[in-house]
Amino acid sequence: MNLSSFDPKILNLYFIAGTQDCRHLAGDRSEHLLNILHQALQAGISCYQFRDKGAFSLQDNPSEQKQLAKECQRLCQRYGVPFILNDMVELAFELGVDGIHVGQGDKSIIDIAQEMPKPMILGLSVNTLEQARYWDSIPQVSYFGTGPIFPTQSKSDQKPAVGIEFPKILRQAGIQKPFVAIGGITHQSAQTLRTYGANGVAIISAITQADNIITAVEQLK
Ligand code: TZP
Ligand code: MG
Repeated sequence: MNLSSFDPKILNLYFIAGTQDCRHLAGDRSEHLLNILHQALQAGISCYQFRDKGAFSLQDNPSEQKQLAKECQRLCQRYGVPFILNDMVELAFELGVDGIHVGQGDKSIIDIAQEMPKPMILGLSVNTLEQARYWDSIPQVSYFGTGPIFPTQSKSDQKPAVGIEFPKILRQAGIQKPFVAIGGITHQSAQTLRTYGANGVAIISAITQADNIITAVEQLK
C-alpha cells in the first residue's frame, strides 16, 4: 500500500474498535475484539482502525496492547484489508501499518509524513468546515474523518454533533478530499450520508454491539 495508490473505496465501511468497545461483553476483551474483527472482515468491512484508548482499554498495558495490535494487523492482512492505527505513531512505524489516523490535537500529519518509514495512508479528524478547507489542500492528508455526525457513547471527549447534512455542506463548499462520516451512525443513516457526499461511514458501536456482526456489516455496506 502506498500513498499514490490510495483508493477512496477503502473508506466505504470503515470499522473502528479497541478493547474498550468490547466492555459490554463478559470475559476477555482482547478475545472479543479479535472475534468481532474476524467476523467483520468475513462480512466485508473495507478498512479497520485499531483505536485502543481510555477506560477499559489496554492503554496502561503497552506490551499487551502491542501484541493485540499485531494480531489485528495479521488478521487484516489475511483479508487484504488496510490496517490503520489511531495515534500511537511510534508503534505504527514499528509495525509497518498501512495507515495512521490522528486528530487535530495529535502529532502533526506533516511531521508524521516526513518521518514515516514507508508510504502510509494518513487520516485526519475534522469537525468544522474551516478545518476541512484548510487541510483540503495539504497533500499529505489522504482522507478526513468528519463528525461526530450524531452524539455517540463511544468517545468521551467528543465535539458537538455536526448533523447529517454535514457531508453535503462540505461537498457544496468544494471540499475534494475523500472522507468518512463518523459518530452515532447506524444502517438507517449510512446510505444517506453516502448520497450526501461521504465516501463511506466509520462505525464503532453499530458493529461491536450488534447481536449479529455479519448482518450488521451487511446492512451498513
Ligand atoms: N470520533 C468521532 S465520533 C467517534 C470517534 C472515534 C466514535 C464513533 O463511534 P460510534 O459508536 O460509531 O458512534
Ligand atoms: Mg487522537
